[in-house]
Amino acid sequence: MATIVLGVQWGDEGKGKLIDALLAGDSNFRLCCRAAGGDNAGHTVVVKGTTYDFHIIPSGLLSPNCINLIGSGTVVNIPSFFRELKKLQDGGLDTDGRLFISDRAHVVFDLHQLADRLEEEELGKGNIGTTKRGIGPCYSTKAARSGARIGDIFDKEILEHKLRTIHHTFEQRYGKEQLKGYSVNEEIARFDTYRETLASFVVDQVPLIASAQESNQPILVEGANALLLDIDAGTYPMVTSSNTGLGGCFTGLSISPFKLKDIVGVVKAYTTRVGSGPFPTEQADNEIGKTLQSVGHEVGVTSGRPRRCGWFDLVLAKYSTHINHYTAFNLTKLDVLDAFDEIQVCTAYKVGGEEVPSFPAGLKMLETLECTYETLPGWGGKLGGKTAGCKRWDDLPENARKYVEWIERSTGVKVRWIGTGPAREDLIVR
Ligand code: 2SA
Ligand code: GDP
Ligand code: MG
Repeated sequence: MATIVLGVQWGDEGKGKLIDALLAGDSNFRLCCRAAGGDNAGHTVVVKGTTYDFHIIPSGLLSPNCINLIGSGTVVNIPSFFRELKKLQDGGLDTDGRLFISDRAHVVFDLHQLADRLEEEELGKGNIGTTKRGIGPCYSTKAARSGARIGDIFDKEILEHKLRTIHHTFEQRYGKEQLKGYSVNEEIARFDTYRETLASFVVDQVPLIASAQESNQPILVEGANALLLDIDAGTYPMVTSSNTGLGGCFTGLSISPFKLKDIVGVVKAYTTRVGSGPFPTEQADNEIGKTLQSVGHEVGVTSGRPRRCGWFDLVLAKYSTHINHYTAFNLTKLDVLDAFDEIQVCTAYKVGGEEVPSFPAGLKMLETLECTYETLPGWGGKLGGKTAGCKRWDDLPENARKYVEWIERSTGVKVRWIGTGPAREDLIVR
């Protein structure tokens, strides 16, 4: 049976921490998989005072009994994969025989990363604010059927032919001058240094997942990014280039939709977004936004950019729930709200005084609509209540419990886990 962990908002809700906590709490999980995305993701896990950052590698690597799979729906830059692996190994992690990459995942060439930078420059002020990891250009070549898959790396001729074809297309698209500093020969030569070491990581994921499912082993799926960054359901075009929602778990892995135990939505007690794009409840350039950003240490794990911050958005959370069908929530970063004596939540969107029935598709409407806020009583600030570090439901201040119950009531999703700090043990399980 599979447990899927997905981001409810715009990412960085704390998915990595929940993956780690689930694995630490149930030693039966033997397989942790990434279904989509690339090393644009940044999942931070804090264990016994040590901070581990994961990008393309699943956070399940922290659990010694767990096999980790980078699935077919992902895109992988090989030099970046090895850099990340080395950093984790240097941090004392034993990774031997526990990490695999699907031979059907796509290769992010350094050329894709260059194209990502060029596209962002071209867009100028209207840029997407990508992580510049080549994610968009790589998924574009995949959709155009000219991409290289991990399995292709082992046939030098095919790999070279594919890279040369992509290079030729990119020269036409961006102009030769723009690609001047890039050399296909040098990129191909770099693969020669990785090929042999890489071989031991590459698998056909289908029998691996099939045998786990046939023997009813629990599988954990680690979602990357989040629903509002999904190429179909998100705030298109200000999104990433993969299906980061529930659908992407089925196309990116071969798990059975009939063997699902849980779909856990990880949802922050407020909202953040990194990169450009609409953000209705954003508290830009004011004390509320600044407090959320500094108290929550809201800084991108991959790019180091400050995350934009705002209040909890119920319209968004309901929309996300309608698409991903969460069976439970992990509400995270409740402790950050210890900084406030009252809390605002957005309960509706209005355009020209009329309520909008759901989360709108159009960017223009999202940028201009007005949020209706409700004020809920807080527990922190000058009231002095604290949730930080709480380990039990009964230890939470009464208004904090009421806030959690309000989210449950308003979304119809049970909050099964509550994050009260970054460390593994700062977690209430209900
Ligand atoms: P991309 O690079 O093509 O996927 O960027 C497209 C949009 O997706 C956003 N995006 C992210 N949003 C939140 N967290 C992400 N991971 C890092 C983190 C982000 C970072 O965990 O902090 O370090 O900046 C992530 N990855 C992609 C991105 O900001 C664009 O809006
Ligand atoms: P992910 O991309 O969803 O895995 O989230 P990130 O790791 O990018 O960002 C979440 C950040 O919040 C990380 O630095 C976590 O260590 C931290 N974090 C996770 N849960 C909590 C929590 O409940 N409280 C606090 N204060 N920090 C948390
Ligand atoms: Mg993140």
